[in-house]
Amino acid sequence: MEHYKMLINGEWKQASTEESLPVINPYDKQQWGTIPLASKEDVELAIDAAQHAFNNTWKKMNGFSRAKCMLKLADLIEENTEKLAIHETKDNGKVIRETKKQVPFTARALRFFAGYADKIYGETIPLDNMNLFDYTMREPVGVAVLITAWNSPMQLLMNKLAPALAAGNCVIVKPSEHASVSTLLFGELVEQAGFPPGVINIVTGDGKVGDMLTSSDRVNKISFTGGSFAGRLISKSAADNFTPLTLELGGKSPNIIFEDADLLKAVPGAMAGIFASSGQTCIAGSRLLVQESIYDEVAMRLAEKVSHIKLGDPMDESTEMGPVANENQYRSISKMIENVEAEGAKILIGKDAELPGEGYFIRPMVLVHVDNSMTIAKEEVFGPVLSIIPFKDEEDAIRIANDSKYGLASGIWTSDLSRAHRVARELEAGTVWVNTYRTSAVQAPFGGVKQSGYGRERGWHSMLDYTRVKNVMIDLSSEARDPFSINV
Ligand code: TXE
Repeated sequence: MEHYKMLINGEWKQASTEESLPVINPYDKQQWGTIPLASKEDVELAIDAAQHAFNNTWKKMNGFSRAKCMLKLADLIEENTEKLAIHETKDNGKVIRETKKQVPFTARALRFFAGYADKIYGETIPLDNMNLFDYTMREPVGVAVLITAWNSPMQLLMNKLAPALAAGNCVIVKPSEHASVSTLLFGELVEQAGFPPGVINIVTGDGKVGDMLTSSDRVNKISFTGGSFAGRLISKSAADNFTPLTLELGGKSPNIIFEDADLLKAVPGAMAGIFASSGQTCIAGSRLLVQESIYDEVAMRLAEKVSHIKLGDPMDESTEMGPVANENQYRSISKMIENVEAEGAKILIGKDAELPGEGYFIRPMVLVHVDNSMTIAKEEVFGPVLSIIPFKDEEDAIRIANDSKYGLASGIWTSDLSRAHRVARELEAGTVWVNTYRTSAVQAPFGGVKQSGYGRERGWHSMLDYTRVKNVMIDLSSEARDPFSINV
């Protein structure tokens, strides 16, 4: 049994109350460790540490020095890929073939953002009154709280941490209570990389701990990835203190296959959209919109391929789908698929295939005869359940795609370049993939519209979320101004 500790002000600590939460492997349902359940006192200490580091060390280091720590951290992450990936897989059941790729991707993100650390500059602005000299500067916001979910702890963390550090902020990270271990192991590398104490703090615990952090008036920025329920609560507490907020919530993303698509690419693309990571991704292409003329063919091809998906031990490199991440998740997905037939959908595949062992396994499921108004097409399942919805033509596809409260990602499969651009322009989503799906790049901005959230992660755009603009105006003239009139 491993007993992990939290990182506060460069020191490894148990909770002040000595309370802890279990760490459970979803593959065998066995507890293999504990993480601290932080108290109010621990949370306040972490905020103190971040504030102190911001004012006394990190803010005083130039961008080049900040970048050096970040680059060293990236090297250390790469050296520890195996360890971080294995522990993440043991914690949330994500297949090792993916965690082993996600860990180096986080190092890539750190290097990308380290490049910005010494290139954050303002502008000089010519004014009407030429006796005035005006310029802007971009400043860090101060203390940022970064709250992540359990589905991809390291990757979600780095979407937030890398731009926050590059911009000069100090942070308190709160990983999900269901998968905190890789983030805590990452904390050991933070020390080795030479970050001053308090720049990166990691506190663990449940939503109550998250709430203590997000409702503090000493926090200057919140970035959250998780479900809509918690997102809504956090929006309310952020509103009380006017704390700027980035929200990366769920989705019900449309993946649209037109009749002129290359099906040899589109069918595996549809599978990548929903069965990778057992469907537990915010960008899951859970609504597959297929043009009527090719509907049956696409459904048959998918059913054939899905029947060969290899479920099993996520630690085995050949496994394609592991268990879902935790008991709550298992229960919530099981409940959602209970009623699909009563609503009129037909289960094409996924009802009674054999399951490998006792873990939290859900069979990959393909549903046909799905109408966009059904619950299964409206609500996020966050599991391996694909709904295939027919459409007539381009206009119909766009209408169905946009008929959702969410707007995170979308996909278009077509060989018609003009159609690809036309449809991309019309889709209400933060990301549009054309002839690909679930493809990531640190340079490309990522985030949602509508109830999928706001703000952007990755790319230059995320730097804007972790900085604020200050304007400086200087009167170069020697004349006194009229105190009773506006000076322009
Ligand atoms: O996430 P929560 P849950 C969706 C998915 C899933 C559902 C619930 O549909 O079934 O959300 O998942 C912290 N103040 N996504 O319950 O509760 C919490 O401790 C501050 C989509 O596991 O949203 C954890 O660190 N923090 C998603 C984080 O928020 C709070 C990924 C996420 O937990 C809090 C995961 C509060 N009041 C789930 N309540 C995506 N966008 O990819 C909880 N937390």
